[in-house]
Amino acid sequence: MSKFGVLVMGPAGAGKSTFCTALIQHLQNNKRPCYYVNLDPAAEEFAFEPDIDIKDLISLEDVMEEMSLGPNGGLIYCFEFLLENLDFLTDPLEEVTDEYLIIFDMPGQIELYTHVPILPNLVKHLMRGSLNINMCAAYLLESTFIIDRPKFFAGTLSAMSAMLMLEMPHVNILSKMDLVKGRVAKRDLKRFLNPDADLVDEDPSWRPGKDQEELEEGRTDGDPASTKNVMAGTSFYRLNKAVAQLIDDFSMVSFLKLDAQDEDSVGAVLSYIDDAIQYHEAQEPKEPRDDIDTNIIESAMGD
Ligand SMILES: Nc1nc2c(ncn2[C@@H]2O[C@H](COP(=O)(O)OP(=O)(O)O)[C@@H](O)[C@H]2O)c(=O)[nH]1
Ligand SMILES: [Mg+2]
Repeated sequence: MSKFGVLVMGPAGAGKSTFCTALIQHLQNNKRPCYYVNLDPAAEEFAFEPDIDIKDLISLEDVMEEMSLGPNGGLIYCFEFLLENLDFLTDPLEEVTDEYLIIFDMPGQIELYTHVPILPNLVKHLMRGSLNINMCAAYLLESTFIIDRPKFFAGTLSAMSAMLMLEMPHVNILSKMDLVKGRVAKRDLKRFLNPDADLVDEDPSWRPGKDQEELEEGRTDGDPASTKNVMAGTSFYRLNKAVAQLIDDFSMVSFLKLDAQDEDSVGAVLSYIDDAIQYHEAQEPKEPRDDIDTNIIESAMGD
């Protein structure tokens, strides 16, 4: 029997927990069972009480105090501790059946996705160990990043880095779409959904100065470390262009749009996740429910 899960990731404040809540609500509305796992040891309040909460294993506050660590170091410690105590996850998850969608709500520290091999090890355990969960990663990036193009490409690079590191089915999501509604033309938005490196050149906030012209004409060596180039913004521009080109060349990242307040939008994102984990293929045809069916038959006969 397979199990099914989604790992909700992304930078702090990207809307991960809000998306988890909207997803649980949507699943409940559609009579689908779900199992909520909170892996953010700093999360305090929940709209739906988690079935597993990492805080029952280890508290970030205690770690920071006892080990004299900051919030980021403390979080890494919590995850290392979780990896040494995987039964905390394995035991309850073994009981979860294939009808359930297991939702993992992750912390936002970017180090976790890009710097250390903790998450790949955790994912390996969940996907390839005895649990054998069909998993999909959902990486959220705030849509307001598209207003600041260098920020958007930096965020996209972190999404790509997570994709390369985790080697699992992946959907990338631009969250909080309600906040950019009416601020970006549809045609432009399309170019963010499939990131296009030319967006860096067309950035309205980037004004190439004399130095950039000299560089393009080959009149300066374009040393990115020279004070002149740094101060003129030329070095920053070239860095962004290189990052954007790298993302464009890999052609791996594209985004789905999400407005967590809009149930259709949540449903659309869920259908991509379902496809990625092949949820529906594994479901047994269900016995028709008596209460619903009788009503339909009775009303049909009444007509
Ligand atoms: N306008 C808007 N705000 C949102 C949306 N999703 C989340 N937020 C807000 O963004 C903030 C961070 O959300 P949260 O889900 O806690 O982010 P997390 O740190 O990624 O778990 C909260 O104040 C949310 O109310 C959304 O779709 N639209
Ligand atoms: Mg959260």
